[in-house]
Amino acid sequence: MGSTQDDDVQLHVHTPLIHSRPLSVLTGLTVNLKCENVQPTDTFKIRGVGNLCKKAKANGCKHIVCASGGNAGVAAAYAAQKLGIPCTIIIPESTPKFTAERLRKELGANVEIHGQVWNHAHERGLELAKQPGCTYVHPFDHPDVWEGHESMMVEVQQDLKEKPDVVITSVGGGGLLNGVVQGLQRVGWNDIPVIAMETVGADSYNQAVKAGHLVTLPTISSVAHCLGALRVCERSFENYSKHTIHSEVVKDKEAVSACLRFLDDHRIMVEPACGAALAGIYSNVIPKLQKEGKLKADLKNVVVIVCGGSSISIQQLMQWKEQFGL
Ligand code: PLV
Repeated sequence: MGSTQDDDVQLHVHTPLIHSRPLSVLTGLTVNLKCENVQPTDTFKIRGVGNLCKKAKANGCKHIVCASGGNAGVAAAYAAQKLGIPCTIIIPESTPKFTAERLRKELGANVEIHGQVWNHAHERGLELAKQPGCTYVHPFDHPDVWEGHESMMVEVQQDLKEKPDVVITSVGGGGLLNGVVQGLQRVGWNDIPVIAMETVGADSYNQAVKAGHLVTLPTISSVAHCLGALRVCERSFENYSKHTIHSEVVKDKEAVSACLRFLDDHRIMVEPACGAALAGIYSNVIPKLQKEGKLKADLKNVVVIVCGGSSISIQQLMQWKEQFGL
């Protein structure tokens, strides 16, 4: 079964890769930003989730179900709307109310709030998706999601022309990381290291690579809710031994500080989930890794994946600013 008509539906856009003057001056490096925040759904998520939804429709899907920290849900609801399929999005209590409103009002989704963290919403989503004609859209653990995210690095290669020395990205459940690694391999940049950033309290990848096996966190205590998968997917763990990945963790304060500084530097507002990746620059992770001999000393070109995020507001940022004494 297939639907040629839906192949023409464009869900994600080719995002700009911009040279950041402020971050380049700050670091003495050439820092390029892959601006996924300008996707129609405010995050990279639409690439992978859109790919999965299109394939699901071609295979006869009649209802999309997605459990999400927020952003994958926005992407699934947007894709469902564009493809003309009803959808149900399950979000945990930690997702802001305005995200639920946006899903309902702007994207016409049915919204259910279930459990405290994403994993609880996920269990509910799997249950709901057992009904005939339903497809469960996993926000990070599915080959179609990784394949969709690959396109990010294909665009970077088209726009950057030269090879970067390192790519910085954040890690939640690991779908983004898998897409970045697959994308690097697809364009022949197999030797480019990736810095995988998380926050303390949502550091399921760092704990897994340190332990040498997958680890399930007891809870999520970070404000970066969208990095809040209790356990990363197996493929991300496997990729650690197949590709050069440096797993790094920053405090919530550093992720929020990065959001605030980025707002001043670029007039772009992002979630702490993205602040974690930006903290790779603002919290001097590159010089630290160079000192440890993990990155080459003459490194020059850096690509930061500005993954974005729509579950953020000025009010929330100001509240965290005060909370963390910034
Ligand atoms: N967010 C997922 C999982 O949440 C979601 O449901 O929206 N940056 C942003 C802005 C994100 O929203 C996410 C994932 C990530 C980074 C991490 O991506 P991942 O999960 O593919 O590693 C619990």
